[in-house]
Amino acid sequence: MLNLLRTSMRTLTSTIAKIARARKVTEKDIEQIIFDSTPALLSAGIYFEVVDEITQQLKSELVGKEIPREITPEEYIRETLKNIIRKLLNTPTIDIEGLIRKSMEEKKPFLIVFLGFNGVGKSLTLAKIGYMLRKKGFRVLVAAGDTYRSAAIEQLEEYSRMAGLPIVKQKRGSDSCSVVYQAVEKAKSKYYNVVLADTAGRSHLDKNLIEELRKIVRVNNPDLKVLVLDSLSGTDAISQLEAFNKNVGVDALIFTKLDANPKGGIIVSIAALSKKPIIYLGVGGGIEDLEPYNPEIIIDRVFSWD
Ligand SMILES: Nc1nc2c(ncn2[C@@H]2O[C@H](COP(=O)(O)OP(=O)(O)OP(=O)(O)O)[C@@H](O)[C@H]2O)c(=O)[nH]1
Ligand SMILES: [Mg+2]
Repeated sequence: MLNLLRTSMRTLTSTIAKIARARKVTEKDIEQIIFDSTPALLSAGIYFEVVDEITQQLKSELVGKEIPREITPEEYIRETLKNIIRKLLNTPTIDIEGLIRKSMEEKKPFLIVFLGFNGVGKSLTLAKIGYMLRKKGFRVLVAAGDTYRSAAIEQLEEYSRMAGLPIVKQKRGSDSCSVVYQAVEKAKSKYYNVVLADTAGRSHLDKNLIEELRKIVRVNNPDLKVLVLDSLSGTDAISQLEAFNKNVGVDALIFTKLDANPKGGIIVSIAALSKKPIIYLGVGGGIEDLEPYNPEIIIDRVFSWD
């Protein structure tokens, strides 16, 4: 986007030259800059409502400002824009390890349920998190809560094997809620610290599956409901978040497939619109391809996109 913004700014040489002469940004200058940079922000994958929010903030931060001598107007505007986007990306944080330790003191297994649309990366992300927690010394148990899709249980068994994690499963078609319940009971009796529950991929239109999810949540009362979102899914991710949040409530978000996505605008959009904690980023198909969320990673993506 930076390059795009540069390109659009090149067409704005007269505005920039005027700002450079005056060392001050007028309302008229900023209107011109907004007009020219809006397509760049949109093509970086940022949702139009959020682009509007960003450009309005840019306006209120720049109009009337004196530009320091040591910086070019172009750099000054770009840094201001970066800081606005950085603030949007600063979502609340969740200290998962701290929460697990607290649960351990209370002698309760910490239950995390993974939710999301079909194929977004729920099961692999669950295994990545289990692997990471196991490496840190936590005792982790997996619950094969996707009893719906064919081969889902076998796939999760394979992921769990890669992660070195034991799994609780029942046969396909059994009650997902009871698999999670059984896993939590096992965790209590065998002193597991964490239960990671997989669920079947679903859309808000699958009434039965949404009802099943509500039951899982009502009966098992998870400590954390994590919505997994595919960073390649574009603005669909916004409606997925709205639907899951409305139906069962979402405590935290994970974006997957950042390795395949050169932009990052969807993360800016969701961070700005939802203010939900983003906890991890999936960056590949391997068991270790998980990174703690860091807004700077997204800033770099947004500002290096060509
Ligand atoms: N490149 C890449 N691939 C990923 C990432 N996360 C998941 N995948 C791939 O995405 C595909 C779907 O992952 P799953 O974990 O099965 O997704 P799911 O949400 O459990 O899918 P359903 O159970 O069918 O709803 C698999 O091929 C994964 O290897 C990631 O961060 N990067
Ligand atoms: Mg799955």
